Amino acid sequence: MKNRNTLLCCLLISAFAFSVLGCQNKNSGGDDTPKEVEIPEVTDDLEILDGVKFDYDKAFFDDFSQGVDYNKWIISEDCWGSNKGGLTVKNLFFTDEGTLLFRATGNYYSGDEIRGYGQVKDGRCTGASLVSKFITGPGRYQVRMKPFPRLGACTAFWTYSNRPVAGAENDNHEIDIELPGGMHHGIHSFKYMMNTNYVTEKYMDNSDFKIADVTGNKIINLNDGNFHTFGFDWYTNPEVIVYNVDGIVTCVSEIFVPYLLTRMWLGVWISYSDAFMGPPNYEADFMEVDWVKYIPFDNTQPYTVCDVDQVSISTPRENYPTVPTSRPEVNKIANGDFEYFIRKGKQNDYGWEYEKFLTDQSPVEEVCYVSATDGKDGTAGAVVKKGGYLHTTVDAAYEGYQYDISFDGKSDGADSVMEVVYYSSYTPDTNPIKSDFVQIHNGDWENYTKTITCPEGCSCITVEFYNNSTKSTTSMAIDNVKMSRSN
Ligand SMILES: [Ca+2]
Ligand SMILES: [Ca+2]
Repeated sequence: MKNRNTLLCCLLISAFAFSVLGCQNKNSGGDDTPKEVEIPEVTDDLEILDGVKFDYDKAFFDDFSQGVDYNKWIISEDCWGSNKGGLTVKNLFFTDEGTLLFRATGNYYSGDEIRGYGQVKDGRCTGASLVSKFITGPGRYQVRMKPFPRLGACTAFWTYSNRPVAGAENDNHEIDIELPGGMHHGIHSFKYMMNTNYVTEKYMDNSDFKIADVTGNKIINLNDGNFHTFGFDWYTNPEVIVYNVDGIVTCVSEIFVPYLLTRMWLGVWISYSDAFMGPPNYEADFMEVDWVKYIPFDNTQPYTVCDVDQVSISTPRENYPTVPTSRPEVNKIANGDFEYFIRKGKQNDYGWEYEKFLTDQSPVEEVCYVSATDGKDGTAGAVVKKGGYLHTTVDAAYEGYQYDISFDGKSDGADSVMEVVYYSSYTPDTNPIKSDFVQIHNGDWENYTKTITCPEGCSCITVEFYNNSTKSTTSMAIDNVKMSRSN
């Protein structure tokens, strides 16, 4: 349990603590001060506790319209969870629409522009993160963002303060908003979210809840492609954290409430374990952040001063992104052009499953494989003959989500098809709820398109290519498979 002596100490030094916070701002010469002028009006209806006021003089707001300010933020160039690829500035972009894009690469990333840290060094399983250069304490924390839309990468907004204790475990203080959630329910889903606060590394209050249940069905899926405002109000007197989304309270915690000074953290990263957020089975995608806001509470809310030095390694200033980019269109299909085969020299492990139907007698390598030259215009592509079964999975695709699918194909048999299969489970199981088909009938290359809408109850889909022909020589080639959100 929390050490009451420490808490008492915290209360006694509260006045001093606030003066230190002020001092740090002043001593920084304006460089790492959180003092920003234009605080937008608090747009949600969340009230603060009676007797508590905002300290607007020390408030911080960043809309990222000019990218990432070196004086305000560390951009992590670091390794967290050493069995994955860490964090890098190469995954951070700012757009001409005044937002930040945090890219995370997954298991199927096959590019060569990123170098990872930790055990995975080829660019797979990397993320991006910002850490505030300024110190924060109790107050209102908010971020307006579109969470990273795929399973396997943790979208997070949090505080973190960790100090060593001689002869004992570290004194770890954290307040976390993390998604997707669901791990405590045996699933991974953007219908769920986690709100967690720690005092020490052992004691935490962890809520892993279905969002619709706590918002009265106002928000169903947090990767719906819309911006959402996530936040928490952190009080120390009384000890309570009020987590919220779009102004709706999602969770209230009154145990293990941190009291150490801290920093604001924000990013997307790949966990050390797939059990946490699911497997990162995608090529790359983006979390998008519009703004962050921190408004300290007044001196009714005490805290304990400590060295908040446990921060991330920063990329050098010259590597901070300086040129805005336009928002890229994300292909939800990993390695849809099959060129990974040229770069990596191997068929498997990059998103496509090359299989055959159990009833077929031919060896799988003869009926379903990637070819260096049989794709469109002599590039790499997939070949699927009678009995072959080529497929890939896109997770976190929920009811009402619309996608444009396109691909280049040619087939010498009329029974060659692309099938989109919809599942209610978070990974494909044996009980699909619906299918859509496109017939591939042209002996010459043709571009095929289909707009699909995920049916009620959908959680993931597979995109599959096979043929039902009785002709043993029937063959099709597939290339440039794309799937992007269109609503
Ligand atoms: Ca913005
Ligand atoms: Ca190709």
